[in-house]
Amino acid sequence: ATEEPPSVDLITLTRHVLSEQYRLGAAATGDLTLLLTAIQVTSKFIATNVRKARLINLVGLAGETNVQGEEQKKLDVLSNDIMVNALRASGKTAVLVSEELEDAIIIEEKNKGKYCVVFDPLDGSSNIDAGVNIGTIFGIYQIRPGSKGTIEDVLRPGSEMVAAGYTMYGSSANLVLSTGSGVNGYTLDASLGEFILTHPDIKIPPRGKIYSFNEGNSMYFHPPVAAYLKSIKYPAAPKSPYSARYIGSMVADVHRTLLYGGIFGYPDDKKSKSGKLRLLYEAFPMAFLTEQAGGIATTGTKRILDIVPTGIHDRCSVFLGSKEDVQDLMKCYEGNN
Ligand code: AHM
Ligand code: MG
Repeated sequence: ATEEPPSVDLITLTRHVLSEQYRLGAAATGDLTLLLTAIQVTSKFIATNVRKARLINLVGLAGETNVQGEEQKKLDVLSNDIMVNALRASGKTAVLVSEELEDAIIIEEKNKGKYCVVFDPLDGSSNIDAGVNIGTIFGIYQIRPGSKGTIEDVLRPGSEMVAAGYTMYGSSANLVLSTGSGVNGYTLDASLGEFILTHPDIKIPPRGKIYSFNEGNSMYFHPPVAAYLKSIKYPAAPKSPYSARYIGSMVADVHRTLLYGGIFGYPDDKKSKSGKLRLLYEAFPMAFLTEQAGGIATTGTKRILDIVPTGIHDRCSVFLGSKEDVQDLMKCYEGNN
């Protein structure tokens, strides 16, 4: 078979975002593009180190050295540190919130810019040892007019974010991004060191066939969740039951949901009164992407993007995915109110 010639018109993430910004008009300064360039570099760094850590783990398993636990912890810290340093040095940020840091970082005057970035540097890290996909999640706000950058600039509803995305570290690194006009997916071409547009204009199918919950928590679930799960597992004929898929790594579970459709859920329950997932840097960015892809993201009773955070590490109940599937779930909540 003859090999296809390589494309000579590569759409890189930077090229794509820049063209989008120009299309939006004169207001664009290129600052967001520069900020996203910094985020891309951190994703490339983390991707490389996740791969290396996996190799070290394999060596450990073969009995050479046993550094698994330690290496894993290091990777969380490493990912956090590279992001903080790169975002600060970009000169485009004013406030940083990381899952790894108790307090927000207020950027000093000489490096200050107009954006605030909230992020989970390495989500799903309990999966590292098994080689399962993990990821970085981020959301971006612009500081409020007149603000010098305070915590109030990030204690705002997710609907006010100007961009959100995640990078999934799997067999390849995939960066999925929305700057508020649809969702696009880019794949890291390791030889070029560039994220190339591979999934333009991602739209969630209106209905899927997959549900993604940690059903091990069933004994704690509230009645609407239990009722919903029952309805998709024991549907009335001629409907067929849904398939279960749960990776336990939010980035991977949401990525599949965006591409294949269905519903992902991590509800609050009798044990975890506010749920498990973090509002600012897990729920908001994923809700932003879901809505931009044509889906719904709800707590069961309320649009996630409308929540006003009271603290940077708040948690919330999360259901997101295909419009019709999430609507079915919301009906179960209406029936129980
Ligand atoms: P983490 O930030 O401590 O890694 O926890 C978040 C992760 C998500 O990626 C995933 O959706 C969820 O926790 C899985 O939780 P569980 O193991 O309870 O199913
Ligand atoms: Mg997390």
